[in-house]
Amino acid sequence: MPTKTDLRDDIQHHLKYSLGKDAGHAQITDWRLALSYAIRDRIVDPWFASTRATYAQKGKRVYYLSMEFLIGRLLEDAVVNLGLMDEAEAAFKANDLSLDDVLGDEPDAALGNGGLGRLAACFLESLSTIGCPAYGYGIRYEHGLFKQSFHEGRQIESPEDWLTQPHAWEFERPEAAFRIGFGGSVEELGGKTVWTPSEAVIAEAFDTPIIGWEGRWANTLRLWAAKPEQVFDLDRFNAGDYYGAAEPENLARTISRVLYPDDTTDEGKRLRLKQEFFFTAASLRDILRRFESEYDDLELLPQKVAIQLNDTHPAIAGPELVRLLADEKGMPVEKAIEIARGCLSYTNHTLLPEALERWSEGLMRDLLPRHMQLIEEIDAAHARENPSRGVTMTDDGDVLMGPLAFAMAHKVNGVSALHTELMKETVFEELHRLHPDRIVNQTNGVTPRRWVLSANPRLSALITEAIGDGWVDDLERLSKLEPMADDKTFRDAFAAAKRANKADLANYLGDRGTNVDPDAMFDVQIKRIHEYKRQHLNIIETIAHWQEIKDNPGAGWVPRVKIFGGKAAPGYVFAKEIIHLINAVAEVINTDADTGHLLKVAYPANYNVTLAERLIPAAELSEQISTAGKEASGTGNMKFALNGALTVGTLDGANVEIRDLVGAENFFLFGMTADEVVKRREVEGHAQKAIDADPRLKRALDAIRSGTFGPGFEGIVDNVSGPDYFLVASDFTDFYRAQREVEKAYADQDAWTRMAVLNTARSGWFSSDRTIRGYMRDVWYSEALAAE
Ligand code: CBF
Repeated sequence: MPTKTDLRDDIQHHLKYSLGKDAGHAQITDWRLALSYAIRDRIVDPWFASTRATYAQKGKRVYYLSMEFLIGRLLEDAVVNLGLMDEAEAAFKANDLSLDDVLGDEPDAALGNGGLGRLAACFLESLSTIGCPAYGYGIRYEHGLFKQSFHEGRQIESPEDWLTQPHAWEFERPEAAFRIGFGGSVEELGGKTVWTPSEAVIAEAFDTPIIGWEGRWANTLRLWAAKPEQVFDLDRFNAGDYYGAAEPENLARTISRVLYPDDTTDEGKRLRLKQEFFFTAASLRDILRRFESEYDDLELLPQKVAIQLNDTHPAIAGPELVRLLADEKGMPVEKAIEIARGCLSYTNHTLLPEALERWSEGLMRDLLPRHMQLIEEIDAAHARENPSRGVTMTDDGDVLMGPLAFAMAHKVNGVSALHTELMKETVFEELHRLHPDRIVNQTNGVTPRRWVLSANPRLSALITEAIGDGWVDDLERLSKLEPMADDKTFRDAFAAAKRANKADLANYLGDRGTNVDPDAMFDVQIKRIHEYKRQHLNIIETIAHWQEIKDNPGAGWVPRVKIFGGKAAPGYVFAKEIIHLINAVAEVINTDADTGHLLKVAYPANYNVTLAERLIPAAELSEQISTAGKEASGTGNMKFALNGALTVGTLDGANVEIRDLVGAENFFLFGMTADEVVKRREVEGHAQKAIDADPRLKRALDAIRSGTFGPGFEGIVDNVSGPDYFLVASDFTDFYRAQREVEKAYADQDAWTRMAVLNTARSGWFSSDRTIRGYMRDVWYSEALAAE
């Protein structure tokens, strides 16, 4: 349990003795680090107690292997979960500082690209809140996702540098280090298969404790940093080759240097595969070491160890675990496959073909020769078990990581009901036929501690006042708010909280150059920029709407602020053009004297977790407009609904479940279904037909083409009126209609607030605590424990 010493004294203590600073000269970063150390001290005891309880009760541990953990800032999470907000505020007030400024000084750890990484971060927090013994395993990237700025409307990338200052949360573990090899050869020696790598690096562990709600339990996020085997080549140095002397270190460190800035393509293939093997192999060795410190029978492994593969990035875990069990522990390969499968499970996060990982057999054989052999053995074993099948782990000279992960997992899950069904019908159709019990659904969720309690203190206070604070770790209690949707006093308070959040955001946007009216509707689309997410549909509709307003400015329009946020992968040219177009449209519309008071476009740069925490509480309309069948789940959609935003969306991903729960009358549906999308694509000239049928769409596209927003956007127009794979043109008319429905509804503010309250009240199911309980029950077969 947290220690009972005075937080203010502890902050002063750390300022002086850990940072060597006199309070009179301390900068904001010193105060923030001092607070972080004081908070960390309070986490260590529950952390140790959790570990002791797991050993004492022989608990099953869950290991979550993920290339990405988009954790953002950690300090506020920890302060909130320990219930120390008031104390921390008071401690800083005494020094004439604001806690908000101190918390705001923390760098946003962007160790992930988007949804998949943020989901992993929510899961870590929920695992601790629930008391499920667990480790997150990943890479300690020196540089997370790039920083985004805009120059003349275009995205500029610069390196992210979260580690240039001390990272207060981690503990370096030089003793927890493993040698990870690559390349080399495989031989049979004395009846044993021996892999002798030709190069190796050291994986060294850095541990961050993750504290759950009320400090009841803490798990570990263990991130691996790559270090050279030989720190420095003294011979080369002495020979005057100073650069060469540092080469081994540079080469090794490259592995944990950068997060790949794209979650849908696999550039830099060799390095990416090295990263994947590096962290997976280190994690598996760590897992086996811990297991063997407690048990001496490897057959117990599936009873005591659950390993979740977050997408296929760690799918090499299958062959590597087989190798460890067979080659290093002497188990027959078939038995090793069975034991490994008992431990492993795999989450699929996308059906986009370009994101389904494949590695050339040549590269695999070169980098991981023993693993390539084992992949062939796994394939052969799978063929023996399923003689009628036509599935293979390889295709056209490539290893297919999806089928490999599937074959090596006892459970495979999708991340929303629709996505899971589509998995069964498309990418894993045949594997599902062979193993009909293997695929299960676990709809994603988000942690309410971060996404409501911390991010939206005004709404949280109102909820707590109305129904008590039990909702924080039992989010379905929000349903108790439902009757209050009909209580005018509650609705007014709800609307006032939203209005205050909007005023804060308006100030933030104003400070960054876009002045907006806090009484206008705040309409938000924040996520990675991608064609399937269709930010271009949104901006084209914005143009069409602007043109209508301009035709008749006095027609009683509902004032609106269209807010965008998101980064494009540096090599994704089309996505970058969309960013440029949004900014170009903003420049024209925002300075239009006829319409400026009715329509604004804001695009704050460098969207990240911290910015999301600012935008979501202020949002009234949530744009979830992906082409049906393409967004596996989404989690932003859940955060918005919980914070009382209404959704305009397609029947895609978890939107379907959100609509079912909040009620069709509290959701603005538009667009084709996944089945209709498939059929529509087969219609010859579908885009042109849609454009011919809708003069508004034609006019908006003509404006872009004719240079109303500047030159250089023909690519977008050509795409939307040509191949239009993501069916922007075909869904436009219905989207435009839905947006007008939104405005009609918004015009009655009180009725809108009622719908917003119902969205909050009915979204409790989207807690990541519920998702984790689902994994524990259906996938990991694990139990929660209580710390001593
Ligand atoms: O499941 C978490 C998220 O993962 C993605 O971001 C991904 O990287 N594949 C999907 O695109 C999201 O739909 C999903 O919510």
